[in-house]
Amino acid sequence: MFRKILIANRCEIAVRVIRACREMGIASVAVYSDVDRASLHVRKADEAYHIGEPAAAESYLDVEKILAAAKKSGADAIHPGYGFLSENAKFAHACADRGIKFIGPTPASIDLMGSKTRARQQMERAGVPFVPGSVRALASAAEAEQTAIAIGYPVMLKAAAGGGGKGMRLIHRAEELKSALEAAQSEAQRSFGDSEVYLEKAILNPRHIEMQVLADEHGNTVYLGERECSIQRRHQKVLEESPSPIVDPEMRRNMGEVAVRVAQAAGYTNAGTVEFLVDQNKNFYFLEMNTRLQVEHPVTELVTGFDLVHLQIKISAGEKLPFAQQDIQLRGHAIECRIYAEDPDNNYFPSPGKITLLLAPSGPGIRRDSGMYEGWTVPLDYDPLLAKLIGYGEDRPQAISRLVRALNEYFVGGIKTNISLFQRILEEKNFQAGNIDTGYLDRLLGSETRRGKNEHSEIAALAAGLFGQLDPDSTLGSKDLLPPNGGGRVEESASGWKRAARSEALR
Ligand code: MV4
Repeated sequence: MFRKILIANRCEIAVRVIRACREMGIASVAVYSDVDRASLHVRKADEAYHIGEPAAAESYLDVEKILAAAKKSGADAIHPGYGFLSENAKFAHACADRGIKFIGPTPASIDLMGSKTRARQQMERAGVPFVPGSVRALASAAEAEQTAIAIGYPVMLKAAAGGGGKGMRLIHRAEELKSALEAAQSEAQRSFGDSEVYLEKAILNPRHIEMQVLADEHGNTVYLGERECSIQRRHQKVLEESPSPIVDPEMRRNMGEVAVRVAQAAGYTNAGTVEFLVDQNKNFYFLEMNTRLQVEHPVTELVTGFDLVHLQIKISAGEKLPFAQQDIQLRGHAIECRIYAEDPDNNYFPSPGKITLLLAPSGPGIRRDSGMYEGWTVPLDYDPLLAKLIGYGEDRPQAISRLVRALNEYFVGGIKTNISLFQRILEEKNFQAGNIDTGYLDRLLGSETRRGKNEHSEIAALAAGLFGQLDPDSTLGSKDLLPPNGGGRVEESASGWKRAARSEALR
């Protein structure tokens, strides 16, 4: 077993991994940027190393700095968490070169799943159902047109190097295809340094359901049930649950067995997630595989009773899976709410700042994975996820009522959070009936705007965003548009985050 693990991440997920290390008697090493000196993960780890400036490229994404900290600390393994370097094959490779175990799959598996077209080719060979469409780069407009006719409109153009919704285009008619193809190729080149795009049949109002898998380094692979992740906004998940309200035992077995086949076809080891799109007739199609521990892993931990981080560490240390598929039993229902530092009354713009008061919920069936504490200042430089609140119950109604109760107990003072959004979702009748798809949240939030609530502030926010976007250096600079902060000016660094949020809102 490892003696010391470096966690190449921050806040909530770093704390999660540090806890597992502590439970297993393994020393933990934190890394932190300038703005994270006082972050919770630094306080909770056994040791901590400063790795640079706030910009992720200068700290949490800097392979050499992370490896230097690993060497200095004497860590024998690195857990990458999610985001940052977690799906970077070069990093996984560099770890191996220095004799440090990367807690995750091999660089080859990461690379395979990083190319959506290569992954589709591999899944075609393995007999995995994937969304109909091309499995290779589109070479010409003529080829795109033929493929689109063969699969039938509407179709979707996607970047081979994309994923998570980036660089996607929906096309309804043949006339739109040629110009969309050119635009998608140049956008893919700009965003990913790779212009390769391919076509898929568009599944309208799909559900997004994913299957957790675990594979050891001795050829054993199991599935741990699904997570329903349809409730999302701008490709950002907001609430996830397990089991999915529409998956019955037979569908779960079919999906699980396909997910295991996906993992095996990729030579996969460690924890991974196979994403599916599910159409209105409950047909499911392989979409992509996430080669990391995911934000929403706690819902699977609650319904399986397993600790996924413990298992990741054991698998990486060469141990066999301690159970077989038939030993895995799902029990109860778990729902996760992602608590973000964002303002529900202002189009969910990021809302950084100092947490002046924190009243945290607990009690029966409540788990809270948090990276915040009272007195901490939420920095502007990273994802604004503050905490995850997970409710567990013997069934879905009990999980919901426990969460509603816990959300009522939650008070975060000094910054805005999206806590009120979850009260609305959890008490909404379509959610309660399990009628959710990937359009659910847009419909819920859109209907509110149509009713007129916040109409003026929304228009003002849009106008401000538009001005800031059109001419960020004008005398009416973006910081002039910000509300006064404690009577004073917002620091210059604040404007970058807010401007990015505005431009995101204008997409
Ligand atoms: C799709 C799709 C419909 N048809 N592909 C968005 C995220 C990325 N992982 C894939 N996505 C989609 N791909 C086909 N062929 C609809 C989406 C999609 C979506 C998927 C999962 C979760 C939320 C979503 C929201 C909008 C669109």
